[in-house]
Amino acid sequence: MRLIPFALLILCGAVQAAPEVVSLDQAGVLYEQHCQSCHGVNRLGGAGPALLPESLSRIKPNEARAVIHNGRPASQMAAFGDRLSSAQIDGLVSYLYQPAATAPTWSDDDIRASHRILADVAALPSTPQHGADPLNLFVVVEAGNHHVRVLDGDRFEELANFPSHFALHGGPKFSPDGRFVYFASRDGWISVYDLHNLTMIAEVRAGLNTRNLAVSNDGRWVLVGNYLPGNLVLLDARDLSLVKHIPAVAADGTQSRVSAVYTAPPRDSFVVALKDVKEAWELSYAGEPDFQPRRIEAADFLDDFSFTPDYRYLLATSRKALGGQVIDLDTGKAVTDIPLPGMPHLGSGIYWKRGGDWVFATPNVSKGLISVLDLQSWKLIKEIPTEGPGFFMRSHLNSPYAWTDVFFGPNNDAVHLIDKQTLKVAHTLRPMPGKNAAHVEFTNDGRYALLSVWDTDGALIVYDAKTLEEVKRIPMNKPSGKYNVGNKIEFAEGTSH
Ligand code: DHE
Repeated sequence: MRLIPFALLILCGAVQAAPEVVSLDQAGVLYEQHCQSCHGVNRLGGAGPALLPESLSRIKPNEARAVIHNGRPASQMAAFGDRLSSAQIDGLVSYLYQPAATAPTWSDDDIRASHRILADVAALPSTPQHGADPLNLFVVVEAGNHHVRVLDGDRFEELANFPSHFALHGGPKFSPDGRFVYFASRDGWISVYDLHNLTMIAEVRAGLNTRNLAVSNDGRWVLVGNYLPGNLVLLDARDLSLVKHIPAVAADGTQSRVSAVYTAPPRDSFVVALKDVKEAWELSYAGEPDFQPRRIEAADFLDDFSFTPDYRYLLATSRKALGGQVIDLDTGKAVTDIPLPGMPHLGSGIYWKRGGDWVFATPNVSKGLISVLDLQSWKLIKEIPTEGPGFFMRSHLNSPYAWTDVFFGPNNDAVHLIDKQTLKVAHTLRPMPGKNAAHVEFTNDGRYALLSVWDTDGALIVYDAKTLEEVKRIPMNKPSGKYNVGNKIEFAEGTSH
């Protein structure tokens, strides 16, 4: 065999050049040149989402690399694969996952400057203008293309389809009359949309990394819980103007992030879980509220929680002890530990009457089981095995089944229907084999169940909730949650709070 001289190999380009390495400083310059105009100075976001490690935690570096290279379909995000080398894209990805040089801040002035009124509510009709039953509308978050669709829940036809802020998360919340719906995006944008007139009313950026929002049961206030900055932001529900921010600081002065905030209608209060300190807060909105938190000592840090049907007790995760804790909101005392193995997803838990007694069931994001608790004795009644860890659970007063997904693992195309009395899996559906099926919501009368297939070529599938026949399939791009206005404003049994 004839050997090719080494110099010739170099001339022919057959020997690869040593890979270029792009330093973080160089990547910072690339960011300013190519990204900053959309993603903002200091990566705080602009037309595009914030690109801070806190807001990128849901996206793996490989996915970020692919988005920079190929762009993001159905969005403003262009492809940079023809302008940037692989090494430059790698450098940018490393840069984006580095904490900002100066800690990001978001002041009251920033909030006020971001506030936009998009329609004059006073000039809009105060009755529904769409001809559908306003209490049986569905608000569907189409996560794959960052849109929201409004569906008529009687005919399953689309009434509106509009772009949302990037990455909405958590359930949208409704005004008590069901006219207004409030959305939160992971990077802090809060929007209010008028379902009577199918139009956006206002938006504001309440934080840099938001957990969720709650709406008071009198419809006056919106409370937003943030990781970054660690605070609560109180907004006027009419137009989202800033009322005040409340730093999430424990009695001993320790700063915390906010895990979640919910409204507790019979208590006329917001209940708040703090992530880094062992406190839950209750903020009354009765009368002329001052929003001073009532501090409740928790047995452990609270991540995720749910309420009992009367909103007296709070069922929360606990990283130690038995996995769960019960807090009595009346006495402000931790009552007991509850045995919840793995990582229960209590925020998705639901309750129903079994025989004459209330039971509570929660999916588990790390184990293939549903834990069912007796709400009188706090005892674990049953662990129902499933085909893998799940995320969401739903039922309806008129349905004999609790529907729960298998969100993780090879069987994530399955949805189990658990018989609410026998606590056994009665049916397993596989609506689109090989594609992740998750998150169900019922029509207001419980006759139909709407299920998502979380795939780019996914769908919203309408089932007859009794016969389990498929009634309609609406193609969608990763529809995530869907929310029935009536069920939500009634805080109906079987739905999320
Ligand atoms: Fe969620 C609700 C927390 C990851 C989709 N999620 C919630 C709520 C909390 C929460 C506290 C209740 C807020 C509310 O509705 O007001 N979620 C968390 C997490 O801590 C976790 C595990 C990690 C994180 O990144 O925050 C997490 N969540 C996800 C996802 O990866 C999901 C599947 C896709 C996504 O959109 O990011 C997801 N979460 C949802 C949805 C709801 C939700 C669709 C509303 C459920 C409902 O029916 O009300």
